[in-house]
Amino acid sequence: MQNRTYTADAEPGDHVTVAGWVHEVRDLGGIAFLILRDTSGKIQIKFEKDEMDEELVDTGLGVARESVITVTGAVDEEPRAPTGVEITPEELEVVAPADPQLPLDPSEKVDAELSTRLDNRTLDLRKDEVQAIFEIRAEILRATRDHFRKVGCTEITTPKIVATGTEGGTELFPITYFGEEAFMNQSPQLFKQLMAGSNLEEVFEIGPIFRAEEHNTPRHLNEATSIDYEGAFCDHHDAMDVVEGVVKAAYEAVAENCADQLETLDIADEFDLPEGDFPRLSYEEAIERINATGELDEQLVWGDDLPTEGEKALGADVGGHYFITDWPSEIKPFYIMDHEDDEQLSTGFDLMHPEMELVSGGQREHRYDELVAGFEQQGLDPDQFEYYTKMFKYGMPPHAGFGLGGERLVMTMLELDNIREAVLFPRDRQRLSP
Ligand code: ATP
Ligand code: AMO
Repeated sequence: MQNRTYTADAEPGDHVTVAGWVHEVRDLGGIAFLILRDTSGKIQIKFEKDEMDEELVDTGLGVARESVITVTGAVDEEPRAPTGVEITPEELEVVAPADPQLPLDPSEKVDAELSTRLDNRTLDLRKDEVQAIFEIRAEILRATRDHFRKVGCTEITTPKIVATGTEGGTELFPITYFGEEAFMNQSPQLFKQLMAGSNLEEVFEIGPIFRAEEHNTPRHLNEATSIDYEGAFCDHHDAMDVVEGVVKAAYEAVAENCADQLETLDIADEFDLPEGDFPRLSYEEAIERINATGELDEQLVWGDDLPTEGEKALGADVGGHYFITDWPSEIKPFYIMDHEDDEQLSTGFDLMHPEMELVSGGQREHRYDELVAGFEQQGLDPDQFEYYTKMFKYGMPPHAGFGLGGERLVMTMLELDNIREAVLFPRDRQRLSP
């Protein structure tokens, strides 16, 4: 809008037109205040009833909360106003009146149910705390993208409608593609590997992944944002270095550029940057340490996947981000390379936050014969993946990479209780719209 001033920019002495939503109206008798809210903050509009045009006062004080209005007037210093300034209106226009019956009131202090909030995200994102989460999420994605570009990666986008799954057969969403069976992609895994074998060499993608997860948990979505990396002439150690750099860059950017949002979320004081190198524990050490905590009813044995309780016990023990490396080959996917001297042991790694897994990655099997044998070992038909495997016949360099869960990064960084808080329109078992 031309000539519009954001409320945060209105300075005493200015004559401005501001536009936004009616946050609240307080009528004290002879004087009344309307708090107008826009993306930058809030400003007080003062109505001195005896001294102002009656129609203007009636319009301003009669307007329902959350209506959109524009106000033109002079800005004055006023220490008693919430932001220290106020506007005395000369013109006021109701641009879009709101129904007085709001399903969710952004000015209410008491939190509504999450499902009500998700059903009314527009209203929900008129709350400072919720706005702050999504501004930080955007900053995390910006910093991630900038970091990848700084280290020389090329951004790619790969198909989300695919012919085959990669992350285990049961978690696929089937769709019909012109009469043929197709799926929503669970991971850009195979495509990013194909690009690591191209002249691009080092690639990244930030995009949606689709998982038909059966369980409804506070840390699983059916549509999530994956931050993927794949690099040629890299091994799993290099990939761990890259992910460590990305996570640290995201924290640093938020600390530097989102101080107000952290304040709004009331976590500014305890917002610590991850320091030093993330410890790299082998899977064997990890299960030993979990067993030693005594938190689990049953001791873990080699080959077990780590239960959530075990991850939490180890997280509390370590106290910060850490890697778990050298997983048993049998619980890692076919594309992960095994150690040369021990084929029971894979190069797969996970990056953990004390609360949960953030990343999976590893060095990839780039040798054609071993790759095809790996498919067969995991009960997959290599013929179905021919579009992928055949490129391994034409000069596929050693390569490694990872997938980082975008919402999990946001959730753990901001101490959110539920991953749904970190995505605008979450997809879960119960939720297909909005
Ligand atoms: P003033 O002395 O500034 O002219 P007032 O006494 O005429 O104010 P009241 O109707 O008595 O106005 O004010 C009601 C309440 O609103 C008082 O508690 C007063 O401190 C507060 N108030 C008055 N003006 C402002 C303002 N511009 N911003 C915030 N609070 C105000
Ligand atoms: P993985 O399946 O472990 O690995 O996924 C990588 C990361 O993505 C996030 N994630 C999820 N977040 C929310 N809801 C979900 N349902 C969900 N599923 C996964 C997690 C997880 O650590 N192709 C490999 C990556 C690789 O090796 O490059 C893969 O997809 O944070």
